[in-house]
Amino acid sequence: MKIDVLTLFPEMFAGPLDVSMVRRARDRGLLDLKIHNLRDWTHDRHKTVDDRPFGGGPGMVLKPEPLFEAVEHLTAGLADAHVVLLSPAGRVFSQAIARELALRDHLLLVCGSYVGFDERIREGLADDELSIGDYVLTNGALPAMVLVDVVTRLLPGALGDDASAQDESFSAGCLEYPQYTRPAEFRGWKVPEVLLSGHHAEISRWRAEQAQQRTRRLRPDLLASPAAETRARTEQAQDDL
Ligand code: 4GY
Repeated sequence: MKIDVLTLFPEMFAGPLDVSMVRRARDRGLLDLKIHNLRDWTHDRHKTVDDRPFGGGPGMVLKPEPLFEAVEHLTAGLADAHVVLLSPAGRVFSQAIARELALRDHLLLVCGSYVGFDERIREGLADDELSIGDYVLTNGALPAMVLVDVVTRLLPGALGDDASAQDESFSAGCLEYPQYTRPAEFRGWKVPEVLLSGHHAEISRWRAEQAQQRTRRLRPDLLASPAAETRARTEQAQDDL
């Protein structure tokens, strides 16, 4: 997959995307990630990317010309780029949206800054607008990094051989069950007996119950999701056997 990022702060991207699984995906050629400075598509001496809002008001607005030029340059000759604006006005990003994005060949992420985008950028350039949550950051670099990170681990071959991105909490619409490792007793806290028992069927049942209880207690909203419905139906079908 190819991901281009357009930002006013390319230097913010050094670090988070140079380590761990994203590093490995890039080294293996699964992810071709390029960070671009929006100012490279300006033509004036001051490399102006923003201007005052028509009609007055505080703050500055991202001008359309550099963004249109940049997006046109980065998508020239490429069949199917999916252009995503990152801003608090977008649909809230989720594991389900990440799974859809991971199927695409080319993403172009456009980070917002200042007060926002000239509306013609939304109308003329964007295929989608995503938010990483209901709060306002200083710019869209961190949201772009979040999106790249989440999508990268869904790329085929990005996870290690034995790990599966599919059977995890948000894919299942439910939180993970409690995990323990050695020692079997730590400062008086014991690992639940059933996990030491070697009874695989009992362990599975205990984990399913724990995951459900925990979800009901901490994230009841997840149980109302379509994924939870699918899971409940699958479990019912298994019980019926
Ligand atoms: N939340 N999700 C977000 C953000 C910075 C003011 C518009 C978010 O995606 N982006 O907070 N971005 C703002 C700053 C202008 C972008």
